[in-house]
Order: sequence, then structure tokens, then C-alpha cells
Amino acid sequence: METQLKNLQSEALSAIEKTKTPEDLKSLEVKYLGRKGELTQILRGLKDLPPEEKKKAGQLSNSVKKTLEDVLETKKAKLETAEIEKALKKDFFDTTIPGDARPLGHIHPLTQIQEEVERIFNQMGFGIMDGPEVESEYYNFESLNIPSDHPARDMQDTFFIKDKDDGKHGKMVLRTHTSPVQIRTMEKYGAPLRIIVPGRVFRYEATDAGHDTTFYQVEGLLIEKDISLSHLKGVMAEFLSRLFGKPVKVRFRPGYFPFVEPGLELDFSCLICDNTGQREGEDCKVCKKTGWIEFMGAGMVHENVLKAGGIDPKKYQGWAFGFGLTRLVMMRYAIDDIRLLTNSDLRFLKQF
Ligand code: FA5
Repeated sequence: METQLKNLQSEALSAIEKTKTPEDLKSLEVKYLGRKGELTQILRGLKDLPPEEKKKAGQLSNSVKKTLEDVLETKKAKLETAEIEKALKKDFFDTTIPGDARPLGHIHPLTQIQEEVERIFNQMGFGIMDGPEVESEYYNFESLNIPSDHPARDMQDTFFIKDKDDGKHGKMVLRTHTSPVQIRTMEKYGAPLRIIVPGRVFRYEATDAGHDTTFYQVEGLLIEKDISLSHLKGVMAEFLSRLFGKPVKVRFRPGYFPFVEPGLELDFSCLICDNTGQREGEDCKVCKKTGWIEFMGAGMVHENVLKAGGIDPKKYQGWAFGFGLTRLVMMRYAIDDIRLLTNSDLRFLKQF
């Protein structure tokens, strides 16, 4: 019986050791220690043993029982812990663990300035308009008093869209300026008008630090009764002063654009040298010692343009302007190469 008991113990211990689930463990418990289990079966033979052996076998069977009970208990705890850990791994979500930080971008410097420009003009009563980037020759040139045989066509090198001609308005082009939206808005809303048009424009140009093939302009158009260039001067001085946060002066120089008459160029006072051309005893490099920064083209809207837009030039006058938004951003942040604004280099963009 002693041998039987020892064999039972070692067999049971090895079976318990190998068990992987609490259910299997339970079956082993029943198999070895249950009422009809193997230990009970062996103990049935106890009564037939001589008293001395009976005592010894009785003690041994108690010890085997105790050992198996202890080992079963320990194994049970171990399996339960493993089950809980497994469940935790699958379903548990610890809300107290800090989340993964996702890098947040910010608005591109060009868009930042565009929004600022829109806000200021909006406050002065100007609406914001939009127009197509793929435009007809008619809107981009003809309606703006630039016929196809006119030398002024050479002023803006143009991307033509191959084989596209809408039949009514000539070939299609990538708009070279935002001025076509002048005509589109006059046609749609008539006079009076007070709008700006920020937008992307395209020129077939060799790129360098100051020129790109794709850049942004802001068009302005004001049409009312009894309007003169003095209103333009006032509006632009106010706009630039608000944009730069300090008083800015403007001046006109004669300039030529076929869609305005008279045409002019507008400069504003250099903010670096305070319009003096000198800074800390040296010539100002920003304005090349003139005290003025060249800013935009403008003028009184040409009669032919008003007519093309369906507005009677005898009743209404107006002025228009167009400036390079991209160049304004460069001036504002002292960016010396225009290409930095479009090449998506995060080391550059993160500075704004
Ligand atoms: C025009 O495009 C006229 N439509 C402006 C205008 C509107 C005049 C209304 C009168 C009345 P211009 O070709 O000069 O004009 O361009 C205007 C501005 O666009 C320039 O002053 C400059 O700031 C910017 N610009 C022109 N070419 C480029 C280029 N390749 N890259 C970046 N900016 C440019």
C-alpha cells in the first residue's frame, strides 16, 4: 500500500503540474481526492492490514492527501491569476495613462496674412470674392482691355491649357492675376461694389528668390458714385497701418496697366527706416535708401472695363488695385526667398 500511495502521489503531482486550466485542475481533484477517487479506493484496503502497517499507511495517506490538497490549492491560485491577467490584457483600458501626443500643425503664414487682410478690409465694408483659377482668355485679358494683338499681353507670361476653348470666351488659361474677378463680380452684382479678391495666380516665369510660377495676389475693387483716387489713398493708408500696427504713409507714382486709366503704382513708407532711407547712420537696405517700398499696381477702372462688366461709366466710377500677397508675407517676416513658402519644409514653417 505504501508503494501504491507513493505512486499515486507522484502521478498526481506531475498531472497537476501540467494542468493549464482551472477546469482540468478540478477534474484532477475529483480523480485523486474525490469520494470515489483513487486515494479513497486505496484506503478501502486499509482495514485488511495488520495494525502496525495500518497505522503507518494511515499516516502516509494523510500526508499524501495533505500534500495533494496544498499543491492543488497553490496551482488553483496560480491559474486564476493567469486568467485574470489575460483578461486584463485583452479588455482593460487604463484611462489614467497619458495619451500619445499628436503633433498639431498651424495655419500657413500665407493663410495667416490672408485672413488678416480679409478681416481688415471686411471691417472697412469690403466683401470677399473668389473666382476660377482656370480662366478664359476673355476674362483674363479681353474684358480687361487687353486684346490678343495688344503688346500688354507680354507683361504677363501665360500658361495656356492645351486644346481648351469654350467657344465663347476663347482659350482657357491659368489666370495670371486676380483681375478677371473684377468683371465676373460686376456682371453678377452690378454697381455699387466694394470687394477684395484674394487668390492664387500663375505665370510662366523662371523662378528665382523673388519670382515663382504660382503665387498669391489680392485684388481690390471699389465702384460707387463720385469716387476718386484720394479715397484709394485713404483706404490703403488705413489698411497698411492696421496691418503693421503703426502709422504708414502711401504715395502714388505713374504706372501702366491697360485696365485702369490713369494707372499708378503705390508705395508705402519703409517701416525699417521710418521713411528716412537711413538706419543707424547707414543706408537702409530694405528700401534701398529711398524711404519707400514698392507695393502694388492700381488706378481708376478703365471705361471699357466698366462697360465689359455691364456698368454705365457715366454713372459710376471706381478704382482697382492688385498686390502680391506672397510678397507682402515676405516683407512682413523678412523672408528672402519666395520658394520657401511653397516647398513645405517644416523647419521653415514651424517658425511662424
Ligand atoms: C497685376 O497683376 C495687376 N493685375 C495688378 C493691378 C490690379 C493693377 C488692378 C491695377 C489695377 P503685376 O503684374 O504688377 O500686376 O502683379 C502684381 C503683383 O504681383 C506684383 O506687384 C508682385 O507683388 C506680384 N507678382 C508678380 N509676379 C510675381 C511672381 N512671379 N512671383 C511672385 N509675385 C509676383
